[in-house]
Amino acid sequence: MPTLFDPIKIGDLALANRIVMAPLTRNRASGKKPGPLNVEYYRQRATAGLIITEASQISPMGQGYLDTPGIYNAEQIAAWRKVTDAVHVEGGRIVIQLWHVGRISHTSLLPGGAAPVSSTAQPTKAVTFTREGFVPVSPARALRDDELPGIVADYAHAARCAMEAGFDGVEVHSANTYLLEQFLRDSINDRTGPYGGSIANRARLLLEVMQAVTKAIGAGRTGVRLSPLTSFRGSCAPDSNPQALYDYVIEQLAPLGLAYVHVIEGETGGSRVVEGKPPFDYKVLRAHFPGAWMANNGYSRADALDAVATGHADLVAFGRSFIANPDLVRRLREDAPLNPLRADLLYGGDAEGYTDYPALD
Ligand code: 8OZ
Repeated sequence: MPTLFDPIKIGDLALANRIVMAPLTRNRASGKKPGPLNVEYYRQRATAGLIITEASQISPMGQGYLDTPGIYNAEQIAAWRKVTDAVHVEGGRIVIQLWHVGRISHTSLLPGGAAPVSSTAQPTKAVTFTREGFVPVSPARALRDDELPGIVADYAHAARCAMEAGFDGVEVHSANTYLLEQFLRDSINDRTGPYGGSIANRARLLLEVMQAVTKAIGAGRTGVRLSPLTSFRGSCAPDSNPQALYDYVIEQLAPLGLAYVHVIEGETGGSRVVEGKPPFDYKVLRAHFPGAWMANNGYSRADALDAVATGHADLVAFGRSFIANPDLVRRLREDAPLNPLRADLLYGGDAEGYTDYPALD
């Protein structure tokens, strides 16, 4: 069996090791694009086998939090090019996470003060982060079916922008109760017609997005992130039958030839074992997929070594430990102690708690 430190080829991407930097929202973009501070942050972490960038909106309507970057216009392409160049100079690989927040947004962040859009107009208890701090999300309106081709096209456009910016690929964010999960879950999606009701209908938008993105840039450069069980900080029930839903999604994705599937196990940022939920078997899910499998959520060194050694996953994505340890790969290899996370400095701010975590030596 390979180890966490062995190289791996996933789709078109040749990675130096199986340690992945998870996508991490940090709210430190300026003017909806990365700047020099963000370039330095990613450069510091380039020894990861793969960096997945912070979630980046595919369109102005896809934004839901203050100071997150986009990947849909020429200015953003030029700004991201500085990030991808810096990571490539260090020998790293980097994909960008493509994000539409759906209803997790606020009118103050959207063009012309527009209402957020979703599969539904039902309210949610979720909060978001604006210029005024944490606030309840604004009421959303339900997208019409005839608006969905435009959203699919926005994902494909963003994927092409990512290639122009020098990324090695993209990861479609279909997790954490943002737009694509707002269609997938029967706890949210109350539509009738081709995008509501049956599992096949609720999965339709995600599958159309994956087809459009893989057609635009190639399946070997495309991954997807899923979170079958998360409640997203207690704001949302999971699907009534997540096993059936995600078995179907993976079965349908398998023939596309994606670079990887990335699964957040359990509660995002919380326990990988979620109590009181329908039983869920990740092995059954994985059995439907022939490509690379990436596991995530609070993995320790020992857990990650075990996951790869036993074949539970091909790669492990680390979030919080990669924030606090730019040289996480070396520390895991040498079993060196990890810097503690400064959780109060996660969202917004400057270099403090961002690029000032020390490396060994
Ligand atoms: C934390 C804060 C804001 C956004 C996610 C993109 O949960 C996020 C996110 C995380 O996927």
